[in-house]
Amino acid sequence: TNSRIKCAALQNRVMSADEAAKLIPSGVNVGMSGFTGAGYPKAIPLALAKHIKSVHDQGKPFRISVWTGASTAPELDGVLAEVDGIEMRLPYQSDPVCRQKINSGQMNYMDIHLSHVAQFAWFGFFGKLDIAVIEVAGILEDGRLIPAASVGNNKTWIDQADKVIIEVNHKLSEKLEGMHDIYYGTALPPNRKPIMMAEPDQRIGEPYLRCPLDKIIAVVETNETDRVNKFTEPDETSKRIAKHILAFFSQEVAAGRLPKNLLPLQSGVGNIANAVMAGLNEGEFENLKAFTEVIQDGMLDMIKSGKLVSASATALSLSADGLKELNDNIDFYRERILLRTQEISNHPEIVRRLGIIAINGMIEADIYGNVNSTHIMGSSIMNGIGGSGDFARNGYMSFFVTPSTAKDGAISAIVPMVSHVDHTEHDVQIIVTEQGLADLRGLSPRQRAICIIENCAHPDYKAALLDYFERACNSGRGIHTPHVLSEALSWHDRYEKTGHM
Ligand code: 0RQ
Repeated sequence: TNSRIKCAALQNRVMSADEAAKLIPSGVNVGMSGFTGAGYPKAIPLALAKHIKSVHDQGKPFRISVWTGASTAPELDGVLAEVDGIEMRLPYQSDPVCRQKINSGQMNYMDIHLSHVAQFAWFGFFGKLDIAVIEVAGILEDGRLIPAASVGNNKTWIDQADKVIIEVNHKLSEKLEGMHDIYYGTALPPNRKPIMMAEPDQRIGEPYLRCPLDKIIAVVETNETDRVNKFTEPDETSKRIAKHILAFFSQEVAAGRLPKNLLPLQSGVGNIANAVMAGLNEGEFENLKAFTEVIQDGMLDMIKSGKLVSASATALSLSADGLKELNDNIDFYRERILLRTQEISNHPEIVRRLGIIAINGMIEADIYGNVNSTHIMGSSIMNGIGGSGDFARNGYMSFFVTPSTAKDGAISAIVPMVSHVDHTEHDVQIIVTEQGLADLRGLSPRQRAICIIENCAHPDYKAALLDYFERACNSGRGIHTPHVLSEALSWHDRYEKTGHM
């Protein structure tokens, strides 16, 4: 018997990754586990990519569609993209090879709000899900699954797929058992009921994934670590952004608009998000809670120090040091970390009810506060919208943060008009750069423009933005949201022609 595969009925379905990969035919929709580099299958996608390449080498077509929780790793997205094995990818990726294939038109990509994915699959909006490939930490006697370091859409993939392939990863701590909260109460309209969660750390589900045994066609054993994330020590720019946000929190507490321990925090991915958590860890606020998608090192540090009482998320996304800290003290962290399905971690109903403070990164904002989170120069995808929209629209307060310039100052992150819109001005309340913080609550578009330019634009671009705004105001056209149409995207155009905005 195998310590991780306790279910006797599954023992004879254990096979190699190569054998399991051959059970995935061309043309199918495959739901894979994985969220921000955690909990993705590690052996089957590699074996499948090898298989696809050999079929291609014989001059025959072979492609599958890949649905996940969010981003995975080079061993999944990278290898399958490399062999042109992906027809359609959804809902979020951050892989360099994937990105290149998408931007050169060789791969379709559907970028959707992460809270929408499970329900759209249930509605049948994406077509039929054929196969699920799910990483787990173990299988119980009765076949229930101990989830890995992310939950993502695994519940939905298992429920919706005709066939399920399981990867059991021996590298994962067996003590992950009990950290997860899988909610089986979602129904489809018109039969939906309220989700009875009133606290961010409230358990509403069960610690295991259910899976009918007859669906499981293969079990593959692995022994690999998750993608290792690298976080840089917060630089001067991130520290200044964090400082502005902390000062703003103090002001809001003093004004009675936030309780002393704030409201549950959501924080996006990347270094700036991590720096804001580092700032909070040194700041005055105590007894904080997080209701977020991803737990990065910054939040782990806050749990360790006691500043953060609990964190609810759908995935862990840690550095090598972070992972070691978690595993060494997992009994401590299991009491304080809760991993949910992403339909619940990002649920608009809960985000609104709990009053989440949403802090997300962006690529650029325009002078009216429309935000582009996903596209470089209007047409090339970077990553995807991820959960930023789930939290930004429905949260209590919605922050978007960025350095005021990119590419050594050649690009202004504040532009006359964004080259792509992910978050409209209606969903964006507070913009922060290292220059300062623009509080847009209660302002009209012309007031917002002044506030953003004065507080957030880099000094090198301030005069040009003010000049644009003034000429737009005096253009003789409607001036509710003033624009000079022929110039609105001229900054991007100039960058492409001259290398400088
Ligand atoms: O590119 O590395 O080639 O130089 O964009 O920029 O400054 O490192 O910022 O890592 O915080 O990412 C919006 C992409 C910001 C991220 C985004 C270039 C810049 C660099 C990255 P290089 P930084 P970050 C929860 C929430 C959407 C999903 C989300 C993101 C690269 O935050 O994906 O919020 N958000 N999810 O040089 C041209 C500009 C630019 C620019 C930056 N204005 N023009 N290039 N760059 N600004 C998590 C999930 O949902 C999973």
